[in-house]
Amino acid sequence: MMGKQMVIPVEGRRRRAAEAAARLVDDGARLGLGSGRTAGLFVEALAARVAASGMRVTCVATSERTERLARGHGLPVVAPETLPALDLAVDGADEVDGALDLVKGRGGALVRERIVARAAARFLVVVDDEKRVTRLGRGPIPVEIVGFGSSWTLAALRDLGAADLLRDVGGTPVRTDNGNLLAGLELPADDRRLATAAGKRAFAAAVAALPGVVDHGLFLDMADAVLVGAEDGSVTTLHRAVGR
Ligand code: A5P
Repeated sequence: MMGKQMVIPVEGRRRRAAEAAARLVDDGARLGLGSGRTAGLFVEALAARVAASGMRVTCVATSERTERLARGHGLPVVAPETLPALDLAVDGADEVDGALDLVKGRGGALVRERIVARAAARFLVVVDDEKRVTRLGRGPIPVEIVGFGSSWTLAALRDLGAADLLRDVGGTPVRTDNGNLLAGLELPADDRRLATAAGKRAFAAAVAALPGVVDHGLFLDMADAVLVGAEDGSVTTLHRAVGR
């Protein structure tokens, strides 16, 4: 009789990818810790490895929430300004396309996430297989905007797609750790602007150029590798074709 195919729930897929990433951390590493559920699972896996092995790491966190989580698990967290650079940053993503370009930031931490990822010699992304898309923009692209003139900035974003402030469950506009607002920029399902490398760059540049925009969630040419947890329990590592 054929055994029933094992199907791992989404959280388990993320956890396996996070555990695989934790195994890639070297003793003495200066690490950037991402934000969100999957990045949180990486923090837990890292803390378990550090506790079991006695290895030492120094961490920088991309959000106040991650900082609390890491400290709660006994990981040392320092201010980014105290380190010249990072060896490795590990973070989740909302969407990953075939070129390993990403949408990030639905958790509201995209500004610090980009700063930390850029400061790291390697940027690893951990996701479950449901995050893989044929074209970025399946969901809203987060855009961090300053509060001053936000209705004008939103109007300018609406020239690029449907845009509105992201709100919490109570309907209050989300404030980032930087005290800014978060907009979501949505593209129609048949939109082709994010279908090519040149299109993605042009679109990202158009969003970034708007007055009032602090940063957006299109992380292009940044991920060195993506660890994908699948429903059969496997973890696949995808490597970016060209070095950054
Ligand atoms: C946080 O600002 C984001 O960039 C997260 O990395 C992204 O939203 C993925 O989060 P989850 O792992 O919670 O899906």
